[in-house]
Amino acid sequence: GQQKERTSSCCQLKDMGRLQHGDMKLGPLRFDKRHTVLIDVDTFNSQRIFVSQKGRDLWHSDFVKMPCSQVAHQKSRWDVISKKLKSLASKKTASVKDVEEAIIKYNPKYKDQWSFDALHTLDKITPYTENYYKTLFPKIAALALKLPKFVNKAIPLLRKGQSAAITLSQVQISCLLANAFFCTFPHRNTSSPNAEYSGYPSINFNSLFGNWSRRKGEKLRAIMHYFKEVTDESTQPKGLVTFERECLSYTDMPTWESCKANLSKLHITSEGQIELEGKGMLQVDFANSLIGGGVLGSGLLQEEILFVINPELIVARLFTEKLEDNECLIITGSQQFSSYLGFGDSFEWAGPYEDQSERDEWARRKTKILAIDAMNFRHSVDQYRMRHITRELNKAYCGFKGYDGHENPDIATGKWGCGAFNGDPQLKALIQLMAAAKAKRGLAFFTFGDENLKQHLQRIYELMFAEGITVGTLYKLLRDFSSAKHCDSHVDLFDFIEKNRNSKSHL
Ligand code: AR6
Repeated sequence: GQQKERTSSCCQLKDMGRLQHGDMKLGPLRFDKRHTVLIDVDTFNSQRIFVSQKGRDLWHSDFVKMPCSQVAHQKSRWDVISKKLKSLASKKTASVKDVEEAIIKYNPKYKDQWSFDALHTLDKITPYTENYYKTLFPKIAALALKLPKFVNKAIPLLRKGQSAAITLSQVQISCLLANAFFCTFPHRNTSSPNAEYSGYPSINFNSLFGNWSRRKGEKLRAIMHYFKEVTDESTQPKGLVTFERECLSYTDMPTWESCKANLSKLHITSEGQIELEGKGMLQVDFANSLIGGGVLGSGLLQEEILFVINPELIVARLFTEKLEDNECLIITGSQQFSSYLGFGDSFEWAGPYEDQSERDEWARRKTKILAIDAMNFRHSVDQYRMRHITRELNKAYCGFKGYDGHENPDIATGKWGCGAFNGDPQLKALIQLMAAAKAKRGLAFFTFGDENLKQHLQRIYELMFAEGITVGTLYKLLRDFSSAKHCDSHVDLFDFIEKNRNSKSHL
């Protein structure tokens, strides 16, 4: 109780640094070689309104190939698309059958491959609708049709090996997602290894519409709710979002072994969730290297849930190439639209969510999401190899380190890589503590109901903190642990540190 709280070196949630607290001066919105802005910065800076930035249509391997591009073969396809969408948009109500028919019209190759049974079923099962989907489809079609008007400047691809950012308005995002809904993006439907976009996540929504399951139904509810909000004048979001790919150069990779940093502050709790209690902190997305993972399929783990309740994140799939070991994606300003309950099979859409986050000078919600992909360990023992431990340290550090032009709040994370990816929660917690220490940022660790991990982590942290253990010493202990684990797979990391820490304390 009280007594324990006072003597603990762990801190409370209210002590964690959030975006709301400091207000960093961003200065006027500006673009540069590394930062593409899809709205006109001058009108934004002077009047705070969002006008599409003029630009040339580029059918080029460095840019997103747009469905409304004017290159010859695409122009005729857009003619078909816009004819179909116009006819849908002109109706008061449209059926799933109408949607399906439109999509297949300009994707004829997939007539026998794509199924729409999930969309059909949704119509029948959902108690929330009063038929709102039928009136919503025409509105999504109308929104999709505005693409040539809303997005003029070519969207650069965020490619591997390059740090670069894209800022766009929430309305532009909704228009791109309306196109994804209607499966209009060209060259994005094949996943064969040598296809042009094979290194990118999928973006067209066809995979969300087939293979009905309860999971799909709940996801679709959240996605449809998003479209309902963005197609309604009164609820349409008015702000910007930035997607930023950061690449940690080899010269910036810490020499872990000689790192003198001490542990930073830690809040540890078995209650609460990263997305709620962590709002305003740097919120970790337990990502897939293909951003969004199974969000357009049947996946419903931490990342997919995050993307379903903040659907603007899905647009990252349009332009973010697969993340490499030394890369992360940071999203600033995305908005939460839905509440939810449960996880995986028990996930349920729980109604609208009113996002109250303030906006920064660039009209972005004060939220920051960090996508870092842990390694997927099919064989658990593999994760104790030093090569893999170092990879995970660098991956976490790449995300945690803080970048120019960013306010750097504390980090909200948890059992990163420890569900679908089979990681050891103790090891992953220690890795994240080390990376946060090197980055000089505090950590709020949500164990998601794991009382056991909470207690053990708290205990070992207090021991290490009291003794002023450095990251370098921990790295060396991990190396010894790695060898010990090799001989005896039952060794427990925290026990090992407790027993052996003094043998290394002089180092
Ligand atoms: N807040 C805190 N902790 C959570 C939350 C939450 N909202 N949700 C889950 N956890 P997992 P991974 C805990 O399996 O292993 C996706 O498909 C919970 O204990 O989502 O890194 C991605 O696209 C859970 O078991 O992350 C990747 O393909 C643990 O965090 C893949 O999964 C790990 O969550 C990544 O798998």
